[in-house]
Amino acid sequence: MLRFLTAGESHGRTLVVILEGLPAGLSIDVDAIARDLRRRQGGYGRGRRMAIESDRADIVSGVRAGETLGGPVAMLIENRDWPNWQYTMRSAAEFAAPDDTGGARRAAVTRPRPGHADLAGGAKYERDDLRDILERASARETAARVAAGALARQLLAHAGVRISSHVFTLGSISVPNRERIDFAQASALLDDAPLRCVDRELERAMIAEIDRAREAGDTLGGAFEVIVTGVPVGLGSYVQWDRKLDGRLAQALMSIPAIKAVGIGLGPEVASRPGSRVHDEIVPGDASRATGIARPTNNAGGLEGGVTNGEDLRVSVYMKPISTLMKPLRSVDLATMTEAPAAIERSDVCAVPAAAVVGEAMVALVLADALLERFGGDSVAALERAMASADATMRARFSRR
Ligand code: EPS
Repeated sequence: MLRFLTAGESHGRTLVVILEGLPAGLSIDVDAIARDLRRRQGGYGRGRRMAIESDRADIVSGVRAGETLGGPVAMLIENRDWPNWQYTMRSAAEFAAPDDTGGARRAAVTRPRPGHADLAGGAKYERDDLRDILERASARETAARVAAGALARQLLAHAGVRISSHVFTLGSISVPNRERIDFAQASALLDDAPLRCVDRELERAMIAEIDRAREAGDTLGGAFEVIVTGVPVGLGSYVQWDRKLDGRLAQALMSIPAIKAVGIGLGPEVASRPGSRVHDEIVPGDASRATGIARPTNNAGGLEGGVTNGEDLRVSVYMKPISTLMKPLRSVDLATMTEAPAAIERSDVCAVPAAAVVGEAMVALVLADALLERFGGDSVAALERAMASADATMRARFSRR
């Protein structure tokens, strides 16, 4: 129902995103897009690139007088670093590269970084300059996803759905009892919180760990959780493998660069607990819920059978350390096939808080897709009618007999 494609290289002229499937009549809040883009640029441990960029999405189609038309929405995010890369990244039009083309004259990248797409990508696409690989494999692309995700969020707001995130692990430091952190705590985090961690003391220790990694020429990974509240019952389905919402969320989140694992609810911990300490009991609830049913715990993270059950959706996401190390690991220079240290590119020491914002965007895109699948709607008004009718039907079904 809702799909998107991105284009663009890290140091190219611009990023492009096309989002198709938004219903007509959605009021677009451009400040909210800018806010998400700004949040993604932040976080302690980012490199010098973020001081150059100031991401802004320029909507070039699909929106008229502030409202969607039902057609594809296209947005551009300019790379402000582009003038410094104009020569290196010149396209067909500038192929002759006149002497006055801006930016440094950079040598080819021939020493693949362990963990990056450099080696496998160079072999697959038969490119000698690994810049041809790293430019598109770069996490810069996630800015385009965040712009698309911001629109998905605006649609979800019509269903009362709100999305937040928090970082619970950074390197060797973890916030204990992650399951006790709720939506209110995550959403109370300030936009400029250094690491999006709800525990200020642990956050200071995490910052010190990042400083130590930077001094050692090393990098750090971590983990974050996306928490979604106000999720309607019945998004996703168990009837076919590719309709299960947990599978769709995992795919979307694993596609974020450097993400190596995704958990739903308790996540990997379910493997080591007995069923009585995993499954969430079902008890009579109050009329504030469409089903009139409550769950004292939410270990399932809002999903049972690949279908949302109305509890908060909780997805944990695990990120490996950035693969560009200032104290490089061993590699091979592919130009000479001799051992050499891996290439060093300007990079971040840690980007877990930024990844959390990207995670929110990917969850928003998956949920907006599932919302449209369940309730349809060529227009926002039609979507709202369908949601109201489904809510009334559900309340009638679960009312006391
Ligand atoms: C990235 C390397 C760094 C990061 C970049 C991702 O960029 P640069 O090589 O230009 O310093 O800053 O992330 C972004 C540009 C961004 O917008 O998130 C990489 O190699 O993946």
